[in-house]
Amino acid sequence: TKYSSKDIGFLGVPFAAGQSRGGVEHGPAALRDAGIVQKLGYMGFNVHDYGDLKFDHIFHDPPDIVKNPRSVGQGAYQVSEAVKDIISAGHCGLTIGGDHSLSIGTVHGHCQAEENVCLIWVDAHADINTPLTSATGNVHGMCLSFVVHELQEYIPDIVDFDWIQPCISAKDIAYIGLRDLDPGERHIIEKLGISCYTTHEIDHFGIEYVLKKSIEAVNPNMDRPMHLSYDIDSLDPAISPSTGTPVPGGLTIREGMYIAEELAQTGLLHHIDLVEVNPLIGTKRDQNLTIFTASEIIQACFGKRRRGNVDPNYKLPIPE
Ligand code: NNH
Ligand code: MN
Ligand code: MN
Ligand code: MN
Repeated sequence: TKYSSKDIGFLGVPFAAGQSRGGVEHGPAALRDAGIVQKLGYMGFNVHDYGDLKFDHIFHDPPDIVKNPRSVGQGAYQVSEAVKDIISAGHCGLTIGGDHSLSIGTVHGHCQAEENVCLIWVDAHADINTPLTSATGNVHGMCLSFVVHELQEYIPDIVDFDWIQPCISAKDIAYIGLRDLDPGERHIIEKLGISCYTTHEIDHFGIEYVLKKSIEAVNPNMDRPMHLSYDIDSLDPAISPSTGTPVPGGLTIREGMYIAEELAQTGLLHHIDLVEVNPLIGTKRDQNLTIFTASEIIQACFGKRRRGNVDPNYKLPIPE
């Protein structure tokens, strides 16, 4: 199947077992209620709605070295299979979370369906703890460690994680927006030489330079399919307060939009995750604002531009 930029495979992932706060499983419903499917349709896309995944409730899921290992392991497997189907069908995948542990599945499924995938990870956090460096046991802070080749000797066996095939290398990852790193994560980033522009570097160099360098780091010849994993907590809590682990000093809405618009213009985005919107956190205003921000970022990822979009065949109306 050939990839078509006009077809979106939309998948809701109401998943929360990768972290400890209730409510993030309502992210897909909140964005659906905000009309995201229709908005993408008005933009001219054929939206193939794969629905929201259904997860069996696992009654007995005591912690292993991570919290909720069976729920996360089995859930991420379902996500991987669904994303593999979406990409194999030739669509651009869009996954709405749910917590970031679902990206074990999206990255894995994407890599199963096509070769040479590179990854842009926009987040306040690096999400590359190993189960042994994590201070929390929450898998949403470890997702990358399970799929990165170079880390496999540091990953213990975990129940229901045995299906995961590491599929991405350190040189295929570019981080943008980080500002809350655990010591083991900083060590891993330096040891493996992962491209990493924190908010400090954004302050120093500006977002234009940072994004250009990030794309060059993973896709110098602009010939690789790109996977964008966008954690809403990368943005400043002023514009996305309804998320489980807000970190002050985040991306402005303009920086967040710039990243999305520029990546859309590459024409190389084959899968997008938008994760960690928790519609139960904060006031009604906080919730609506966060959902609005997420909806704008998603549309920008699919080509909506602040400069305005116009059909090349647009005809100025003439009075009778
Ligand atoms: N680094 C922390 C941990 O491993 C926090 C991760 N939280 C996130 N990641 N929201 O995006 O638990
Ligand atoms: Mn189609
Ligand atoms: Mn994250
Ligand atoms: Mn985060």
